[in-house]
Amino acid sequence: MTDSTDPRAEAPSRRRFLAAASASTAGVAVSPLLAAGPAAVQPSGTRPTDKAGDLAHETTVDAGQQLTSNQGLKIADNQNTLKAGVRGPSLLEDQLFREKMTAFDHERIPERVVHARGAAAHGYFQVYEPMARWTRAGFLNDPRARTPVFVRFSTVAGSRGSADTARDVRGFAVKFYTQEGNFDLVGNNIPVFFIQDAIKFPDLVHAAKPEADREIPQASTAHDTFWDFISLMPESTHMIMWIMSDRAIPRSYRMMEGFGVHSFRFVDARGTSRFVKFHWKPLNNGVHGLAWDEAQKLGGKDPDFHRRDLAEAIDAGAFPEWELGVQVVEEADAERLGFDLLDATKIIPEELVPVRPIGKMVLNRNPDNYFAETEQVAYHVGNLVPGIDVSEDPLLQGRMFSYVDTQLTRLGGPNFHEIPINRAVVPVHNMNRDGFHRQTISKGRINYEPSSIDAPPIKEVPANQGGFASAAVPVSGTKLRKRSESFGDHYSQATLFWQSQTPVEQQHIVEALQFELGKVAVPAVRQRMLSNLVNVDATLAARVAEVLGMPVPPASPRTPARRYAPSPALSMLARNNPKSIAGRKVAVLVAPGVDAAGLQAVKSALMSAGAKVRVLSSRLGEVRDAAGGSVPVDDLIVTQPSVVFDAVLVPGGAASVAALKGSADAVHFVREAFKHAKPIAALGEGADLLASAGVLPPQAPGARRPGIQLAPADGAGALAQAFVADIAVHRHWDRGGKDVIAA
Ligand code: HDE
Repeated sequence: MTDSTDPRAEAPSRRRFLAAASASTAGVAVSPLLAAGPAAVQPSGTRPTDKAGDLAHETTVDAGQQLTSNQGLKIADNQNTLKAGVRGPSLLEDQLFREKMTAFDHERIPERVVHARGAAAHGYFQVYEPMARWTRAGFLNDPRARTPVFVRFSTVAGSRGSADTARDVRGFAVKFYTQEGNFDLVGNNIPVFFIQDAIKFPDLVHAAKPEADREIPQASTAHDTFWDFISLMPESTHMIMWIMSDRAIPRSYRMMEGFGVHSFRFVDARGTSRFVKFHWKPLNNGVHGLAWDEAQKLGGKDPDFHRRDLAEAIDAGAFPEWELGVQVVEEADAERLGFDLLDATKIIPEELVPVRPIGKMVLNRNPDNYFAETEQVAYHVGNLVPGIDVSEDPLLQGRMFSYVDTQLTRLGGPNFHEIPINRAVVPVHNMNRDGFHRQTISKGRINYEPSSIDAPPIKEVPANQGGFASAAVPVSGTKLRKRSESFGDHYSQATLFWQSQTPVEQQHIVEALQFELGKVAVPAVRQRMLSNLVNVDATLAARVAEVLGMPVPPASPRTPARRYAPSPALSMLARNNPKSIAGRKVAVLVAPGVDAAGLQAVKSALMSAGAKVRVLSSRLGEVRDAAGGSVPVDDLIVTQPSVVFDAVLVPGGAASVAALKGSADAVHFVREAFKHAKPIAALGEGADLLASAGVLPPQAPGARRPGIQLAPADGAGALAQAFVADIAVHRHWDRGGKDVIAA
């Protein structure tokens, strides 16, 4: 069966219907089936097969309704407890007070042990063409089907209330509600992992989380216990290179790649299996990072930076899109790769096996309720569909246990698959029964299989009729606890990553290592890390050692070592083809006397390219412009610092610019944007503010500073065009002067 419903078209109309139904019945109880709209009215025991409709079925709008208890009792007084006399003690019998307080007392559930902080969105996935030659998965074979998805992005180490912009791996978990059951691709924004065997995961996470005695530091790996563990685990070296790069401080969830990390298996209709690695590549936003100084400031000034960005972009219709790509390797070819496909600390370089794009994912709807959807969603690498299977990667094998196990505590029992966000869109029938919070009312006395009493009985589904059958992979061996020798090369791909970076990216990696190791108090740990780094690249180690004030240790003999040709696909900048600026945020600094015409011309050009433009001043309301009109102010300069924007525009107007020059906040704003390599544009007198901030290009013939655009008062059209192009590039990292400016 095909679900060709577009949630984008479906969800709002359902919500409107629901609201209308609620309003029109004014207090008359509406059956949830009716309230969810006509499509939700199904024969008993079946549910709508589109996820948006399924969720609408559970969605309620309280506005305008009569206040009731959990039992549906209408409440007359929600202001006062029941008391013995107006000044007397409260009475235990007050069931309304106790119900309300009990609900409140138990609002919290345990946060995820890792990936506690996250944000999510709904959308759909659509395959480009049938993939039958590799997999029999139904949703990868029907180009007309739009499979609903729910995607949760997250940081790993911080707790639920931590800042979005911590240096960390980002989770990239996708739940596909397919017509063959749920398939979860629970990936990260980095294609490798720290460890090779799942038995080390609790140790890794303990070391990365805040230290056990004082619970410090929150959401940061820049501390002794993390680097102590890492320095003793050479297999983590490749991953360390990635998390010290700007991949670990993304500008936006929309601007990240995603990776399934492990090798999985595609299985075709004949049962033949092949290895597959999954990739998500952003289609419209590019892959971009923040500046490290900026990421740290954002941690205080807007800890919700990434979740706000995602929600705002979707609200504005700038729907993020990714292409799903696959690297497929025949099982017989796997041995010839020169590294082990079952080792999650290795990538397959794209130059060796190209990433083949197979479909597109669009995120087009924000969740309605954070707890019900984003907090309660439960992903599991074992949620597979026919045609996709796991490999023997020992990290993945351990994950096959952990993801269900962890929900038993977090979601309070074995029935979490019944929570609306986790529910499949296809019927669920089995003999699993009972347990905490069971929702399904399974009718009849037969709760086992086989049985002769029910006619017809519940039946298995043969593989050739859609039943799941594990890939028939031959397995034999002696029982042992041992790492395969083919997992032994911990440095060659770390070197490949380092050598594939542009000089700017290499510099950022060096600075990140200097920062992180500079915070490590135990000298032996720093020294051991230098010993690891020197095995990656001697100049890298020397540049870090220089700031740590330590000698560079000798490299250890590398056996086995392998030389790779640099891979531009590993660099964020090497393939930085400018993309759309939809959803980018631009600040406009104004004061009374601003040249409104110039401002408006540039603003219109930015907005028609999809950017969000905010006018900032020292007070809210509006400012008088130079021609006697007025310009509405959106935000205060002090509440919306430069770090929450992608670019800055300073319009002309002598009085406006003079006032801005007298404001330390405005001058700081420009200096900070300059330091973070952001595009800056100034019209007419606006250039004077740049001069005050000390960010103008030097007065030398031909001198220019990338990403700075200046134009006379009547040059708004050309300036706007160049400014849009600068924003599409993202950051102008090669800008001279940014490292010597204080901001
Ligand atoms: Fe996870 N991981 N993980 N992980 N992971 C969890 O499951 C685990 C690993 C990833 O948005 C937990 O529901 C083990 C790699 C994401 O809800 C837990 C090992 C990758 C998310 C768990 C790994 C991931 C999780 C915590 C080593 C990238 C967030 C709460 C064997 C491919 C999903 C939960 C969301 C969450 C275990 C390693 C990705 C404890 C044991 C490698 C994106 O089950």
